[in-house]
Amino acid sequence: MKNDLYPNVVNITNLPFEQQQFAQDVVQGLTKKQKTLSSKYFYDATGSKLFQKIMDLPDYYLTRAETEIFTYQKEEIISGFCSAQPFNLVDLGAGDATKTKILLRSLLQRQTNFTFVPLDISLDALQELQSNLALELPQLPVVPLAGDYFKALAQLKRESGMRQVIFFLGSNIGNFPFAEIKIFLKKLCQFLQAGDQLVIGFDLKKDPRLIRQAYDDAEGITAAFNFNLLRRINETFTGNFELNNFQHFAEYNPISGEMRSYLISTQDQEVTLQDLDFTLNLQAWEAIHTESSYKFSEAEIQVLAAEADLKTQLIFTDKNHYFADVLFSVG
Ligand code: AVI
Repeated sequence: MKNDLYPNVVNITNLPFEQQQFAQDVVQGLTKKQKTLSSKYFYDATGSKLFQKIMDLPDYYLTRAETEIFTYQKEEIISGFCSAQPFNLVDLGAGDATKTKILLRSLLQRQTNFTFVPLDISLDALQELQSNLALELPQLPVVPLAGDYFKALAQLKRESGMRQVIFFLGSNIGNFPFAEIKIFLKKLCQFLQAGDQLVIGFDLKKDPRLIRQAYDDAEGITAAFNFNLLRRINETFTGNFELNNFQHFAEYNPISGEMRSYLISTQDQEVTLQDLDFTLNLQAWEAIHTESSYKFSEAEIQVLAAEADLKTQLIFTDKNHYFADVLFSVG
C-alpha cells in the first residue's frame, strides 16, 4: 500500500520517525533518471569516523590549510569580530571543534565576554565535545544545541545587547547544491541582525589534479567513506547492495568548480531494499551521484556575499592560497 505523503515509498510510516526522511530521499534519489544519494547521509557513526580519518590524510589538504589559517592568524581573526559587547560564538556543524578551539583558547586568555554555542545534527558528537571542553577549557561557558541548523538556531536566545558571531567552517558550504548556497545564506541572515558577523570557510579553486586527488586519496579512505553510504542503506533498510559491484569515482570540473563523487555500478545488477519494498535495477557503468564539493574563486565569494546582502570584511588565506576563511558582517 502506497503512502500519500511519500508516494514512492511503501509503508514508510512503519519506520522509526528519524528514518522516514532518509527512506524518502533514498527512494526518490534512486528513482531519478540520473540516480543520486544525498551526501548528508554519509555521517552515521562509521561515516563520521571515516571523515575524521579523511581530515588527517596527506591528500586532503583542506583541513590542514584551514588549521594553518587559524593557527597563524588567530589574533587577526579574533580582532575582526571580538567586541566589548557580549556575543554568542555559534559553531554550525561543530563536530569536534578542533579548529574553533584554537580561537576559544585565545578568547579566554583575553577574558572575552562570550558564550560558545556548538550546534550539530549529531547529539553524540555534541555530548562528546561538551565533556571534552569541560576537561580542556573548564572556564568556557558552553550552550550546546542539537539538531537541524535552522531549527536549532531558532532556539538560540539573544539577550539584549548580545551579538551573534556564526562560524561555518571546513568548506561545509561547498556541499550544498550551488543554487542552494544563496538560499542558505539568505536563510541564515534571517537569524542575524545588524552588527552580527559570519566566518565562512571556502575551499578555493586551484590545480584540478590536487583537488581530484583529495577526493580519491591514495589510501582509499574517501572511497570507503563513499561505500559506507551503501552499507548504511543495507543496514537501515535490509538492503543487499553488494559493495564489490561498485567503484568509487571522483571528477572535478574546473569551470563550475564542482568536485563530484559517484558510486559506479560495475555490472548489470538488481538491488532490493526489503523494508521499503523497493527494487533498483542498475546497468553496467551506471553512476549514482553521491556528493558535490564546490570550490570557489575570491570573485565568486564576493558575488555570493553581495547576493545575500553580506559585507566582506576580511579574507584570510593559507600560504598556498588553497583555502579562505572569510569574515562577513550583516546589515
Ligand atoms: C564535509 N565536507 C566539507 C567534505 C568535503 O570536502 O566536501 C566531505 C568530504 N567528502 C569527501 N571527502 C571529504
